[in-house]
Amino acid sequence: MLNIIIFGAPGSGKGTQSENLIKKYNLAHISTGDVLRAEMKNGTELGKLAEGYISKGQLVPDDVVIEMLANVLDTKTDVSGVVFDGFPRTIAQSEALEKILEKRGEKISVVVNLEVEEPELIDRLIKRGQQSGRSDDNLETIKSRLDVYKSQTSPLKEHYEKSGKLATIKGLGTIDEIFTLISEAVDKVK
Ligand code: B4P
Repeated sequence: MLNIIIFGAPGSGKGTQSENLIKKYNLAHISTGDVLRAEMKNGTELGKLAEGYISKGQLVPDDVVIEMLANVLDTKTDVSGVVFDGFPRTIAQSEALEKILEKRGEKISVVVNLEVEEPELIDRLIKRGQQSGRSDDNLETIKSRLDVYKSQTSPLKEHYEKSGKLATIKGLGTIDEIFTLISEAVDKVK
């Protein structure tokens, strides 16, 4: 089983590179952001709750996201591995993921950490907001997402560095150039 966490600030290219990973390695893809946006679109209770956090650039509470992730993962049977895109985002989520995988007799293979500087992140997200109309891709919300990333998510890097799973990759350049570097990191643990 190849279980890959794709990790990075908002706009670092997690979603983009996840698409490449699932194609090349034939993996299932779980993007907690995509799952939450689908719930919002369908107007479910979870979607309504998530909307309040996402529109402010805040994280959806851990217990809600952890339960959601566990349920989605249960539907991914008969797969050769999973790309976890945007999960975990807090220490509590990373501990929960380890327990969930342990129950399945699995573990994280590698954590791909995409590093991109802040002005470039802001540029990319503003551009996407203009095209997609995503409600959280506006300057004010982008700034809070970046603050939340720094305070709550980036501490996870140290956690995965200690376990020897972190592969840090410069996320600047063309999508193909970056994917070549990601593939090299994945091939080492395959
Ligand atoms: P996500 O959907 O995960 O949004 P994101 O972090 O902003 O990253 P995204 O995947 O969309 O963007 P990417 O880096 O691919 O989360 C949205 C919200 O949901 C969160 O803020 C939070 O509220 C909530 N949420 C999600 N997961 C949660 C969790 N686990 N716990 C609690 N709350 C959670 O960037 C892509 C952009 O960059 C694209 O426009 C792309 O075209 C561009 N790009 C990519 N590579 C490029 C390159 N090489 N050069 C130029 N542009 C590039």
